[in-house]
Amino acid sequence: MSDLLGRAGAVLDANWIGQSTKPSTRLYPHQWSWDSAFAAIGNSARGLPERGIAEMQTLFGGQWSNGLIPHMIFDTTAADYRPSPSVWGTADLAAAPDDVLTSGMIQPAVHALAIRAVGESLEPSEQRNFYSRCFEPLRAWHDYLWRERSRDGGLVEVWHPWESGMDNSPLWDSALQRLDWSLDEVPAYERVDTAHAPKHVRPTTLDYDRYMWLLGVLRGHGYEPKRPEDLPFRVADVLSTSIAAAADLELAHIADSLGAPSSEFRDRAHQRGDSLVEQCWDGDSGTFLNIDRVAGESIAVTAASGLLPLLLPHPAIERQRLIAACQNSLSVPTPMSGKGFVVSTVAPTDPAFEAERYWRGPVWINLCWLIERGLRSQADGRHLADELRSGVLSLVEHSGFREYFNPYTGEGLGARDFSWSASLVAEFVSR
Ligand code: 9WN
Repeated sequence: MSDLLGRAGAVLDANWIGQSTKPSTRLYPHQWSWDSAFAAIGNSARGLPERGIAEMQTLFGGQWSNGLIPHMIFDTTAADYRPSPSVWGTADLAAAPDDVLTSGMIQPAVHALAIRAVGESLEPSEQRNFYSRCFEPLRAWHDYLWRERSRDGGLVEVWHPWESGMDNSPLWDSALQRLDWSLDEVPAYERVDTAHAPKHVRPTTLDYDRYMWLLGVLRGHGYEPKRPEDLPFRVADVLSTSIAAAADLELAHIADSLGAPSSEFRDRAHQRGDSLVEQCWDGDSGTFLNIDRVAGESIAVTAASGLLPLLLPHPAIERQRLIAACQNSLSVPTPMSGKGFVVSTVAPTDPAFEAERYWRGPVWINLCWLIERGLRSQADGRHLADELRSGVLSLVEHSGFREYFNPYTGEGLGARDFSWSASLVAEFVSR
């Protein structure tokens, strides 16, 4: 275990760039929003909360005046990554910050979970200081998500697959297939990802064309559409909503510790839970489903993200059914005779499942970590949480801190020495 912690620490040290952590050296050389939050969690678990403090401050430095935390902050000294800042076209937008270049999209709001994790490892006076510096930007970010992204009853809407963090999941297939687009409307772009990872584990050209077309649409609105209901892609996302609700509860805790009013944040979390139960619960699969707001229908894909309402204490969430779905539909015995089990991105029985392609089946450690947290919060989920933790540790023992893993062979895929894999393993090991 201590060896694993040491190796995880070495990855995080190598990817630390002074004020933040890049996800990986070659494939992802900038700062990403949810990756940074995960890095802060791992660094504070291994006794370096000051890195978590710097990480969050750098991220808040890229915050827009409307509260949006961009999914990327560019490091202008870093190696190639596409799309580059000029494709995003945010530099001259009034809401974007003046001194750093950012994307114009969001990612899941794990930040309050990270700020709590960092805060818990600080002395009381340092903790108060840190919480008071984070409170206003965090509140502005949560207000943005509530005001601009949760219009239909508290479910967080994503306007591009990249906003979910699960870019190439089959969750987006039907909504992408319906788009009315043509190749000549796709902004000029090149790909460098396929120079760093084999083509068969990355998104297809067709998927990339659609991502870029959709990016162009959002750019045309300055990433602040006046009438979001006219956007061609709007999906109410279970992962983004569950994380936002869990984060609202952490924000309430931070507010309490500062003596600030907190009931508003708890009410929001509760309303998000109500909406998940009322609009997304699917009794057949025993999981929660995303909703395509443009088509007005549920998206019938059984995905690991559909288990994430386990993170919430809402009384109407059917925990036993979720735990059963985790065991029966999404868990795979840990390969290479490893201990426990792991969770695949989508159910292996789903027609779109692919064991090696990006977000379409492989195991991702951040999803396993979030599900583990949800399972652990229930008395009767703890045994399963232990098994899942063991499965993840066996996987990295065998294949290293890869970006994702084939659920059947355990082979590591995508980037090597990937920050959140190292970070969340560090958190598992140092508990
Ligand atoms: C686009 C950095 C990011 C993660 C996402 C993951 C991937 C980017 C890409 O890498 O997305 O944002 O280039 O594919 O899907 O979850 O934050 O690790």
